[in-house]
Amino acid sequence: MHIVRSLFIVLCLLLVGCASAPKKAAEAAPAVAFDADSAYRFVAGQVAFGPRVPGTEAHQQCLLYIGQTLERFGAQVQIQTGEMIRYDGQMQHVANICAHLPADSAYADRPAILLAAHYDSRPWADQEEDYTHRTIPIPGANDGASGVGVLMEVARQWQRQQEHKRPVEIVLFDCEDMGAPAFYTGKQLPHSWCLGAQLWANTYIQQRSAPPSNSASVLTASALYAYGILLDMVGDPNASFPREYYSMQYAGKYVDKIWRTAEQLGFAHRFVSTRTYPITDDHYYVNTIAKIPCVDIIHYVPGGETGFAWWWHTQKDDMSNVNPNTLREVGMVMMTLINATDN
Ligand code: 1BN
Ligand code: ZN
Repeated sequence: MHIVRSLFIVLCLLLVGCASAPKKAAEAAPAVAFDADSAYRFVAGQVAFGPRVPGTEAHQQCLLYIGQTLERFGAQVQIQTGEMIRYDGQMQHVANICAHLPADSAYADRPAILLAAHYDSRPWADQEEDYTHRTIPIPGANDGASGVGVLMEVARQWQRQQEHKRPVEIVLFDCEDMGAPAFYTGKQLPHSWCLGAQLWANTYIQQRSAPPSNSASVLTASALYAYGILLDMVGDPNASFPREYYSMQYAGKYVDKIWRTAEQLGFAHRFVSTRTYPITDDHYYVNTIAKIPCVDIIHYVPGGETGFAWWWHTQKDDMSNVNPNTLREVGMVMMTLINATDN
């Protein structure tokens, strides 16, 4: 009889323990959600327009698709436009997509987190082996669309989330990939990559020093940022994200935070501790002009000829080299970071 009673008590204790365990975990940190298939569809949705080369119909249609989708997810969207100088001295029209994700009133005073990617695709496949293919634009499934797809899904999840919402700004840069093509032999101007990021950063510092009377004119310009994260080429099935040189130089503290978060989520195989050489990506101008510490999460391949994946700036940067699982891991890191209460 004693044994039966003891067994009954042990069983009761076990049941109570099991029932209370998930509750404790849920209280400790809000559960984050991210739907990889949805993110994948957002990547495919962009690629379906064809190469998003600035000045083309596909580029304009894709801008509308992204902007309208983000508005549907409750974001306040503005298109920031301007003219920049191209590698060959010609003027280049630029249109950045700026989306403000509204915060809970309790969190509204906190500095925003900037999440960025680029939505244009490179007009030339200048890394193709066959030189006859080098003047054709690339699909840009990884190079551009992957980062945008992850952030569109972040916005969708943000709308579904009930609480713990601090300000988040999503900026989707234009004309990142307009740098001089490898086959160009004319006189080349410096700073020919990342034209949208340069426009955004210049506007940000101008408006911070002299805010416009209509302060709603460019939502992002008045915001104070804790830090920024740029996603570039984040969909490859074998993606590896080492710590990028400029990110370490200007935002090392945040590199540590992001890579630690990834490790805690079990993604240390993806967010590795090796380093890259300096990469002139959009984050460089966010760091140096806007002075917002900004980290580049970018698929880098050490030892290769270019430092990037075999499909980089070729026709093979298509949906066959995008994997929902990689998008999920990056998305989970983003959702966890924007939910964190320690910054
Ligand atoms: C990343 C993807 N970048 C372009 N497409 C940035 C870059 C610019 C990388 C110049 C290497 C050289
Ligand atoms: Zn590129």
